[in-house]
Amino acid sequence: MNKKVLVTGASGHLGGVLFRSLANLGYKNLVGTDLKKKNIGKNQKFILANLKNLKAITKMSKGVHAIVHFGAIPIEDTQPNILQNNIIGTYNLFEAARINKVKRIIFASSNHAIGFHRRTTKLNEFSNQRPDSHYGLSKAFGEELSRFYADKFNIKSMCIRIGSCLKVPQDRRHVSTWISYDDLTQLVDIGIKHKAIHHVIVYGASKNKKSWWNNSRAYQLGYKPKDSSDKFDIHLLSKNEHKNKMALLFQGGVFTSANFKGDIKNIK
Ligand code: 15L
Repeated sequence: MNKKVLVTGASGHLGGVLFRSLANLGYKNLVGTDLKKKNIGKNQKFILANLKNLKAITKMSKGVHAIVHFGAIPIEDTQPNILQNNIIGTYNLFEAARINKVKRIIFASSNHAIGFHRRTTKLNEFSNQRPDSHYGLSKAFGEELSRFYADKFNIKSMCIRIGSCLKVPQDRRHVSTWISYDDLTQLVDIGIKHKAIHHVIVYGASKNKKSWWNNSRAYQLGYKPKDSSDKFDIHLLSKNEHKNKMALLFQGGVFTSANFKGDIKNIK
């Protein structure tokens, strides 16, 4: 791919992984951006910018074909922090994309956009959002924002409801939610290149037998996960989560039980 692709959150965990792995896949014109410059190679193009600054990101996204949007607070935080960084930051990014006629955005959504679904419920691309945290709510907002920009302004988008993207699964929950770095890279690559995408929601999961998600939409688009959590011995994984009975009921795990003041039996 010779067209310019911008990766936000390039100094962060997954943005950083993708900034490197897309280059290895043959993306020749990658530009990374983040609030701080961290773990960026000498030959990698990088721009310091804050997503809260619409002017700066409008300048930065000139001539860009696609944006891989991973720049956000990646865990639960205070409501004002999530509002400013994740919600306003993402809104600004889409506005900059509209102004500059960017063709596509790959949005790093999260399983926490659907975290209050019970583990006994199998979800698919049409399942209702059910955010489990301010963080998850910001991801649910991003999914709807991208649908709006696709329908209204024809900016194509893929939202990846990422499960647990780590080198290896570390907790029993990850047996259902894990995705390898390579499989995530494959999904992002499909999101950038697939011609039939208008707005699509897929699950960021490897081929896990114990998955809670029907990912057939991703498979239709050509996703062929190479990895699976099945090969990891679950008895070797930490049993931390088992100390928290509420977390065990819901897909979002401990994100659901943190600061919980509700009534579990009403969340069906
Ligand atoms: C996420 O969205 C977070 O960014 C990550 O830190 C993990 O908590 C992951 O979800 C998960 O649910 O395992």
